[in-house]
Amino acid sequence: MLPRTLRKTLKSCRSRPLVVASFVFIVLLYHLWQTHSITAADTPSTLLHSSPLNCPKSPLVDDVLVVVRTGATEVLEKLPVHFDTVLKCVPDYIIYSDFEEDVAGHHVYDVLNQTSDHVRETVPEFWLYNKLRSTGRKDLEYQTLFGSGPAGAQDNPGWKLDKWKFMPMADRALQHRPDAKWFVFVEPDTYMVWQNVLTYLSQLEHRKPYYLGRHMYIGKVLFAHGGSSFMISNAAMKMVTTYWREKQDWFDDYTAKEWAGDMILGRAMADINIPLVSAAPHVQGDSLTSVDWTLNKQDKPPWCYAPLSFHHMTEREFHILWQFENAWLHHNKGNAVLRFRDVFKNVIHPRLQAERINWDNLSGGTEYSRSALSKTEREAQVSFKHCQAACESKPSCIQYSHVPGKCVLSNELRLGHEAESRCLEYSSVANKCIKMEEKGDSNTASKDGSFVSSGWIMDRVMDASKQMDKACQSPEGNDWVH
Ligand SMILES: *[C@@H]1O[C@H](CO)[C@@H](O)[C@H](O)[C@H]1NC(C)=O
Ligand SMILES: CC(=O)N[C@H]1CO[C@H](CO)[C@@H](O)[C@@H]1O
Repeated sequence: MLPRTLRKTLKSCRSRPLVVASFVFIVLLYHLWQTHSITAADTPSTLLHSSPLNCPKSPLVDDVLVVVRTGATEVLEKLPVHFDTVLKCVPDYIIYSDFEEDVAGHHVYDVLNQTSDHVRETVPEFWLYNKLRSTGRKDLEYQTLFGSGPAGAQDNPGWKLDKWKFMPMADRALQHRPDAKWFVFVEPDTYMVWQNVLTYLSQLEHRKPYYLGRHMYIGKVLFAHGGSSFMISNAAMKMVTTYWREKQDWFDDYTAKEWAGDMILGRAMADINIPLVSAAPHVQGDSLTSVDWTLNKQDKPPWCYAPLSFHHMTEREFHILWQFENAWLHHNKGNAVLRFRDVFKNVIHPRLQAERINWDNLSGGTEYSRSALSKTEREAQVSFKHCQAACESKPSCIQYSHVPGKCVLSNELRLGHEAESRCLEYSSVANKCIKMEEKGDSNTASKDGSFVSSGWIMDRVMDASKQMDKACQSPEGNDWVH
């Protein structure tokens, strides 16, 4: 259905069919481009190359240094997507690692090369560093040595080495760009919403000491969580690196005893009385697929506000969000703040549906199996449809997921991701799956196994979205928490 103004225009142009035809054609093309660029799902690469690059225009753009902190055990896998996406619009960035090399044509610096010999020789986690220095990465057997995924992280020697990078990283970044007004620190799985970062920082005074990020505690030490990204003003960078240089031996001992580098930076900031300013909910500890868009529990749900970052982002999520950001910038000519709700409405909502097969819900709510009390609850596990009905029967339920024998309901609104495994054999005695098949296992195409499937009650999603819109202060939203 064409908008009324358009219909009017068409009527008045009847005498000029050619004009009308080309007008309609342009409108259609634009519409096609729009729907595609914003909601096209999972293979963005062709679109990426065909749509022009739109970068935010901000007077601050040349005054920010972005620092990516990484390590040899993850850099090859996780860094390249940054060059194809977010970093395309960043005029100045630097990559600090524990091993000097080129990755995808970009130089990666060893930020630990000034660590004292004493630390290198006596601290156990430096064995990886020393090995890399002496024989390079070719001798490292990654899968066996480091494991993969977050579960392996605690034992990953690359992860243990990471805490040593924070203070030298700040020091080197300031030497690299002594005049930069702001320093933004990210990790390879941190997606930085560059347009918003620039808008956010331009509201603050870089000559004052600022340390901005997501609050976290270890013991009594308050610090900005590294993976969610954090930002430091020029003034604070000068103070904290001067302090570190004066007390390097003390910091070496302290770092050896503690386990998180972001906490060590937090301690240094606290010692010199630079308070951590909360940048929540702008900086996110979750990814696009794991954010709870309802967040009933928080006093400041992200919905109304502008995202600065998402964490734990996969390569595919990078591409999806990047493509949307690019389209958004184009559509709004670079002058509308992008808010969480815009991301939800354009990127997440189109991916929700009543039934998504092979989709892992991330429903973490009430679980129903055969042993449940009431009849509806007992039957919820029988089939996907029963599970859906169980959700519908509970007014606050918004999403559900089902594997044979189990139905999980949730009041939280999450996208989730494609299921990675499916149950080949479900035991009703044990009440669980006793034979799993991982994605990528061979010859499965014909078998009718059962991946987890998920669904959302779409009109409740719509209602929740409207309710949350109302909670924002104005139609334009209250973009920033101050
Ligand atoms: C460490 O690396 C940087 C940059 O690659 C270099 O400028 C510096 O001289 C190195 N320092 C040492 C002590 O090797
Ligand atoms: C990743 C995740 O949280 N998935 C949840 C989806 O639902 C199952 C139950 O079917 C939960 O066990 C998972 O935790």
